[in-house]
Amino acid sequence: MKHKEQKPLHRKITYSDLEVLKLHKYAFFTPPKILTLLMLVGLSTISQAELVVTEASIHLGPMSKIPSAGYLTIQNKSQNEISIQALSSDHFEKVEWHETVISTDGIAKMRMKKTPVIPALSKVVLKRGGKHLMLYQPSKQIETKSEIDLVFKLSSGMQQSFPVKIHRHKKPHNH
Ligand SMILES: [Cu+2]
Repeated sequence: MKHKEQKPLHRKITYSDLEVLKLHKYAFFTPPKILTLLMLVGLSTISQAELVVTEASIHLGPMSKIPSAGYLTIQNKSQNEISIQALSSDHFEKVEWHETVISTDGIAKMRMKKTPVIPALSKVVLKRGGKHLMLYQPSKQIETKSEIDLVFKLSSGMQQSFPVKIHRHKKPHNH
């Protein structure tokens, strides 16, 4: 599904900015303090270059028993591969990453991938019929066209949260 507005959906929680603020409280900038400050600024610059998520949408299952499907584009603009250690949302009991596997008898099956990897300088597209997210048991009332947050816990230890638009399911998601 295409959206008219495709703003970047990149948002994250970063603690190093807080540390920099704390440092500013020390009025006297001795050389070691300046050095520490520069290192912290440098670190937060590096951490900006993690995953960029765009075109994120969830297609709600027709009933809460039926899992919802999530589609999005993830870009890794850094020089390092990044793996996603955990996926979560306040609005769903469980979020999983699924990939299509062709079994020996030629039948396509969905398999859960525990720690998906986004290779360095590359883009991974989750779309209908391919890789996708599966979201189980909506824990709160979710309204169509609203936005909820999904959270990735990354291999760097950073948590990255991004908004995802909710759509009413059209076709059932087949497994
Ligand atoms: Cu699936």
